[in-house]
Amino acid sequence: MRKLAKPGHPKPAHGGRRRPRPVPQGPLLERSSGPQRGLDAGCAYEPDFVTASQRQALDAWLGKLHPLWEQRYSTKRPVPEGKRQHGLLRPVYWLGNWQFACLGYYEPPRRTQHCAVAAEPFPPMLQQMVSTIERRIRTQFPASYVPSGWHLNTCLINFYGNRWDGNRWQDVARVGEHRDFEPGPVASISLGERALFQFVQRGQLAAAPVRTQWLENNSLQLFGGPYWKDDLLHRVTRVENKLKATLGPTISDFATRRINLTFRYVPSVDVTPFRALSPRAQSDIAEYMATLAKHSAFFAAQLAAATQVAMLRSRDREA
Ligand SMILES: O=C(O)CCC(=O)C(=O)O
Repeated sequence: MRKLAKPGHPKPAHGGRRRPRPVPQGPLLERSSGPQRGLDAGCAYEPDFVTASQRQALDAWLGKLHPLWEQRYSTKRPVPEGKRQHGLLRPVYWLGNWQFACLGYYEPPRRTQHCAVAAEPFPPMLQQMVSTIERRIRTQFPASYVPSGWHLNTCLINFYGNRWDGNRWQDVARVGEHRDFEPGPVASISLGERALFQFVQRGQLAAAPVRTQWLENNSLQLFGGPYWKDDLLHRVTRVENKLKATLGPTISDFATRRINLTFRYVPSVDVTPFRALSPRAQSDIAEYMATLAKHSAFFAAQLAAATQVAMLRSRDREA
């Protein structure tokens, strides 16, 4: 072991042996800004991120949404071999672009076309929060974790709770291990009851999680970079049920106790308006679009534009 110079007996700055660097005494100072390095770079948690006034605006807006219960596979074609048709465990609503389960989700580089369908923009109060989050990510994360063009233009809103199965309430508040394939960091806001969120090593799902984090009411979680985003999978194993209260919109046969908003980035070249989808993709999601259009001027206009294109095409064919 190298001996350290004793304090008070410095060696000459030159002409003798080089003076060893001082060893820090006591706790290291917290770094308040600048990129974090090491394992934790790319994973951050902030309780109480959402302010009281932001929460009020969020609750008012969420209360008016009409989430969808999607089927995992298309109901227009046979289910893929070896797969079983089932409804998703929870109702969802997407902003920016809607990744319908039956279209297979956006999964670059394997699947990028005809799966991210243009959806409603973020409401202004949410866009403001997103701009703050983007700034935070750009200052806290290593620049190499943030791809060129990255900005949070997609939001998946997950509703977690109990589902009425015709006889009893079933707790379906969980999501299995998966990756978010969208490029760059993702940000997640939690509202309502606490959720147990875990990062797990791919291929070692039964082993102890790499990290477990309770996601609390009004918290923000950020993660990005090759380790947290690609090497590990993440899951929600359970959501507490302490308050016995519901939040969010009224959803038939469902009692919501947690809402999660996960923000991601899908390059705009990969976001397709409904009218430009392949005929097969259009047919797969036609009923969902019609349901959404009942409550949304945006989706009604998307459907009308597709009808117009179809009419023009058929006129051209007949001419
Ligand atoms: O609800 C959460 O906290 C996580 C949601 C999630 O993993 C996802 O939407 O991909």
